[in-house]
Amino acid sequence: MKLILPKPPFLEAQAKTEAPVLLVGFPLDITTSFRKGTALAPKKIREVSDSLESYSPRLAKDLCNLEFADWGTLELPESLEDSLKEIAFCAQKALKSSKFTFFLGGEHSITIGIAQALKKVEPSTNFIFLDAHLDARESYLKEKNSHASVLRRVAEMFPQSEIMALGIRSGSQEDFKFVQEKRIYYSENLFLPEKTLNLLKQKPLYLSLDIDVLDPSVAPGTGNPEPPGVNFADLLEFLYSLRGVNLIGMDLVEVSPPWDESDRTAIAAAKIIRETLLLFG
Ligand SMILES: [Mn+2]
Repeated sequence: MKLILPKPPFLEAQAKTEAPVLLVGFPLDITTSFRKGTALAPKKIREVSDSLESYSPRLAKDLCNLEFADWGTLELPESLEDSLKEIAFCAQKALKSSKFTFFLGGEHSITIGIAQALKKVEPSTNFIFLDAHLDARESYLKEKNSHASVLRRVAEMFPQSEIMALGIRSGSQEDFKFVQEKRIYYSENLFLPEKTLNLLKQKPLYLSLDIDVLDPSVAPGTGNPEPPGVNFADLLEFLYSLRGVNLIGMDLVEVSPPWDESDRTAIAAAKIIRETLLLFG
């Protein structure tokens, strides 16, 4: 496992390898179908994080006071299969040594490697996907571990009743047939009933956030923008509503800097990371 040191690291991250809160970049960009660029996201999001304050007025907390380390970016081999092995290995190490790890993509397929690690570390984990797309195809362009098959692969590893997909407004007929048959909860808005939220508090939770859940006017810098979408304030409110759950890990995927005029998608991503670290770290 080779990690490339972050230059610069994420806002206020400490230069050490052990901390209860970790950030690590997985620059995977292999199955991205429509337009590439996600490999550049970890570096770009770190760079623009400097434009933010470390203090969150909403949470009345400061990143300066959080024991948090940026591990840098994982060096990945050329093949998807080998890359997912590296990601699973690194994710397992991070999850075991921290209370909360933030994984920074890269394309959405990184979640498959992270889920393989979670299966070993915390097999009773629940999953919430925030995504415009269902990503439930058996395979896409002959690739089983495609970004378009992420939810399906996770549903093969974890009980379907423990997976929820929110923000969903796109998918093939096959995608929708799969989640309906498997009775996987999905909805177009980001709302979860109080009862579900209380149930979620009883088990470890993992959150996978595809930036394309946001409206493309808010986050245009992504591979497959899908209008309409969630606005930024509503996404933050949803994250705040999860306060009190045992979030052990989260990823943010599919930011694509070459398509991101004025870096606004990367800045939105950096703010989501700051708020999440302060909320769950
Ligand atoms: Mn998506």
